[in-house]
Formats: sequence, C-alpha cells, structure tokens
Amino acid sequence: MDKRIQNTKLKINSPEFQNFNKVKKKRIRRQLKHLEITKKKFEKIRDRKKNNNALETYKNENEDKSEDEIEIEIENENENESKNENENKNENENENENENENNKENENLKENGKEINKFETLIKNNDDNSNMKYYAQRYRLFSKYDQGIILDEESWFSVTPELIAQHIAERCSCNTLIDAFCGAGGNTIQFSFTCNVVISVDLDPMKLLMARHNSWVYGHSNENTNIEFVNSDAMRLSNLKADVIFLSPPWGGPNYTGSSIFHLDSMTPNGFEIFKNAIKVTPNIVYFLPKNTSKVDIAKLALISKENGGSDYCEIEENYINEKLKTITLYFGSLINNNKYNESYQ
Ligand code: MGP
Ligand code: SAH
Repeated sequence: MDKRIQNTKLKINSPEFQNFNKVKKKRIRRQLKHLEITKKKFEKIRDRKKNNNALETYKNENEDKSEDEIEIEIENENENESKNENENKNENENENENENENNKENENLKENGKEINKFETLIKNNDDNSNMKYYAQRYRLFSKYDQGIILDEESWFSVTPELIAQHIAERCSCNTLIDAFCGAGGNTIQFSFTCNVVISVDLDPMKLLMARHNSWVYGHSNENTNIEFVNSDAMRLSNLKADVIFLSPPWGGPNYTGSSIFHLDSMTPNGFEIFKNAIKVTPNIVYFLPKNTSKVDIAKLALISKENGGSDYCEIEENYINEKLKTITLYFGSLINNNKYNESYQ
C-alpha cells in the first residue's frame, strides 16, 4: 500500500482524530437543528402573515419542539453513539474525556439557548416590522432569503443588496478585511467568499447574532468559518491592522433623501470621524454612502486621506440596480481603479 495512504489511514483511526471528529459532528448536528427550527418558525410566521393574524396565533400555534426537548434528543443520540464507540476504547480515559466534553457542550448549550430566546423575539418583531417596500425587494437583498434569513427593522432598510455586496467584495479581495458596521451581514457574507479573514464589527449584539445566523444560511458554521464577529464600537478599532476596512454606517434612517444633498456630519457617528478612525487601521478604505452625498464632503475625505499618508484622491463608484442609482461607494488607497468608474447591475 502507498505509504501516504497508510499514514492517512493510521491518522484517521487514531483515538485523537476519532474523538475530534465526534465532537465536531455533534456540534454541527446541533447547529443544523437550531437552524432548522429557526427556519420552521420563520416560515410559520410568514405563512400566518399572509393570513393576517400573525401575533395573536403565534403563542397558540407555537408547538415546535422546545430547546429542552432538542437537547434531550441530541443527548440521547449522543448517548447511543458513545455506547457503540466506547466498546473499543479504554474506559478510564474516556470517562475523563467525556466529562470535559460534556462540560464544554453544556456551556455551548447554555449560550445557544440564550441566543435562540433572543431570536424568537427577533422573529416576532420581524413580522411586525417588515416594511412592504423592502420586503418586496427581499430576494435582491438575499437570494437565499427563503432559506431562513433574519432581519430586524433597521436591517430591512440598511442591508446592502446582494449584487452590490458581491461586486464590492470582489474588488476588496484581500487577506484580512474589517467590516466595521456589519449589521445583518449583507456585506460580511460576500466578503467571506473573497477574503481570507473577515472581522465583522457591530455595536448592537443582536445584529451580530443575525449576521452569524445569516452566514449559516450561506454555508458557514461555528466550526467552519472565516468570519470573526466582534461586538464593539467601530470608533475604537484604531489599534487593529487590516488590509482593507469597509464602512457602511447608519445614514440616519431611510429619510436620508429628505434633503437634496446628504452631509457626512449629519450621521451618527459623524461621517468624517468614522473616516479618521478608519485610516488609522489602513489607508485602503471603502466607504458605502448615500447616492446624494455632498461632493464637497467627498473632496474633504480625500484631503483627510492625503493628510494621513493615504491616497490624495478617491474613486467614486455609482451602484445601479435595474438602471436605477441606489448607492455610491468610495474607494481609497490601493483599491482605486483608474480604468473603471461606473458599474451597472441588472
Ligand atoms: P433606500 O433608498 O432606502 O431604498 O436604500 P430604495 O428602495 O433603493 O430607494 P427608492 O429610491 O426606491 O425609494 C437604498 C439602499 O441604500 C439600501 O438597499 C441599502 O443598501 C442602503 N441603505 C439605505 N439606508 C437608509 C442605509 C443606512 O442607513 N446605512 C447603510 N449602510 N446603508 C443604507
Ligand atoms: N452593511 C450592512 C448594514 C449596516 S447598517 C449589511 O449589509 O447588512 C449599519 C450598522 O451599523 C447597524 O447594524 C448598526 O447597529 C451599526 N452601528 C451603529 N453605530 C455603530 C458603531 N459606533 N460601531 C459599530 N457599529 C455601529
């Protein structure tokens, strides 16, 4: 037999590898079950919404398996599995290993339990908040919307449409990228396909839960992901280093078009301060902004960039969907593409 195959077989059959695999499988199974339940609840609520009696009937009809039941089910499965596997193993060693494993698993369960409770509230609120204008565009926001995407009120109007997010992610392909205002994960998910590591930051912990959950819909799992979710203020990242930083802050709600010109200092946090903080991390900045952003403000950003050792100009990209201007994206530093100005999506 080829020595490499023999070595691989030895490795796979080793107790360490078997044990590692067992723990991994259990976690993945648990995660899939949670995802399945969230999806089921999500679908139920959506169906009820169609019948116009969403919240009244939610409690009566909410007969899905409780978290306790799932845990018991998983524990039973695990028990059966370990019974079979234990036959071939040293008993004393296994007892200690299982004890440690169970402790870890219990900690994870507690954490997951808390999150699922929060999610239930989120799903209920989702039903209340889903604004018809944005709901009608749901597949534009996430092509896998029906597979369990969760959005809260702010995310419905803030999430970057998938085609635009995909395009930006292709342009930002790098080793480490910081998505400083990750929200429900519209950009983060696409960055995860083009960058080696994505650090996704949001001030609101619920946004991080949503973003993480939504990333699962797109194939990530706790065990297998290149996204690091960080609950922090984007204004306090100056001691981090990254190849690219992406900024998609809140623009103050959907009424940003209320006046003909949008000024960066009308945002909270202030749009200039956001940029000044970002440039401490890297001069390669991508700034996602309203289509009516003041050109004078954009010139000021270029000046700030120059004063801080970055590029002395920027590229303004207009993002269209179905020939309608949706947003603009500014590129600074090495991300500037001198040959291409406008992108259009159909
Ligand atoms: P929009 O103008 O509210 O919607 O947002 P729409 O339907 O394109 O406009 P209308 O002219 O047809 O009425 C357009 C896009 O801007 C959204 O899909 C989001 O990607 C983005 N966006 C909107 N808001 C209010 C925000 C925000 O506050 N922050 C960020 N980061 N993006 C936003
Ligand atoms: N690009 C995201 C949407 C971002 S919306 C997507 O496609 O899904 C803007 C986000 O900024 C919101 O989720 C909000 O919670 C977050 N935010 C607001 N102030 C912040 C701050 N100081 N630091 C980090 N995140 C902040």
